[in-house]
Amino acid sequence: MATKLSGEARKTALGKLKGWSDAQDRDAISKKFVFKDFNEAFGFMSRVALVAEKMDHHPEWFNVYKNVEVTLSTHDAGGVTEKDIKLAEAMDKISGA
Ligand code: H2B
Repeated sequence: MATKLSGEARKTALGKLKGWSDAQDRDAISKKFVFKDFNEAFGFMSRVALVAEKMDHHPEWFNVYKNVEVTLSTHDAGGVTEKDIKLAEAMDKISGA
């Protein structure tokens, strides 16, 4: 099982990402992606879905029109692990950030 990142390791990992922050109410990281329109947002979600399935690591997300709010945590570990950082990096890349 992946180990939870805490303290400096988590801070450093978060620092490498663009626009991600600690979730308000739980041990997770989150980001709101805003696209041009629904087509762009759903295209992003489709591409991320393929990567997530390959990684066997899945996002929690909420889509309204061009907005995609994402929360990442490793349920097995009860917090944020390297897997979440890897998926966050992939999402940034796919979004063109
Ligand atoms: N995704 C996330 N975000 N956290 C997990 O702990 C997790 C997952 N576990 N996807 C995987 C699937 C697990 O349930 C399967 C059985 O490997």
